[in-house]
Amino acid sequence: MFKNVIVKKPAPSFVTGLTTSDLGKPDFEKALIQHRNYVEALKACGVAVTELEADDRYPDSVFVEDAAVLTPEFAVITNPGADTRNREIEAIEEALKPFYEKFHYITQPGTLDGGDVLQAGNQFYIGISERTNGEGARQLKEILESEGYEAEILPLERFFHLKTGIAYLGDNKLAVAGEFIEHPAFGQYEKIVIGPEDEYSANCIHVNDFVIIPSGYPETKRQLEQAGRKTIEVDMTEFRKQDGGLSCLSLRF
Ligand code: CIR
Repeated sequence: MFKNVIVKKPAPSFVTGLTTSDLGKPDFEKALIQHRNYVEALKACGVAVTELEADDRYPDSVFVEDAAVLTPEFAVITNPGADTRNREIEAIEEALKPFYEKFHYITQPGTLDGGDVLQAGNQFYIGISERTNGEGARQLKEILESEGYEAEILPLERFFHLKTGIAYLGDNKLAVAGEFIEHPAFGQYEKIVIGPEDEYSANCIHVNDFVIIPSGYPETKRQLEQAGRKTIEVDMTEFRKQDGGLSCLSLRF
């Protein structure tokens, strides 16, 4: 069960953030509304939401997931791989202090984005991407194993972040897309396979009794409900324009 969530309001500079998409510039007012609805969806899952104030110095700071990896026992402050994002960790560490006594850190030359880390029970998967390098992945694996978790490192082929294409849904079930559908690392799971046209919806979040999914993916919704999951849909168009998915917008613990 998750009890807490941290989110951060989008700043006006959000529209100038990093992106590889060709979906156009986000509409800031619309992003604010979508963010508010995202927070409401989380509250409906029964978590207490800590909402951090926007920080206009960091256009991508709304994507709080990349700054930390959290377990019930400790927090790992990452070392985000994009220069313009690196100092986002300062505010996230401050925000986590009331909740955690034990902190670990990813340090240079290691880089790591939280979006490259998937937890499935006691098992973690760490993707090597444009943002997370081999040394960052190795450091996180060492930290997790020293704390009694298991961790496997896998290089990504095409996805931006590991969780761009995969989500853990509890009870040994995964939502998978693209390169993860047949990936040997995930052979032991029951899989909900997301087709290429619905790939964006593979980044969904399992929060207590619900799975929050992006709106506009009826086939994903149908498959999740068939697998016994209650879904909540949230409009994500403006965050998608900046390469962001549902998981990126919160830290859940
Ligand atoms: C970036 O390029 O860093 C942001 N525009 C998007 C970050 C998305 N985060 C995530 O997938 N965990």
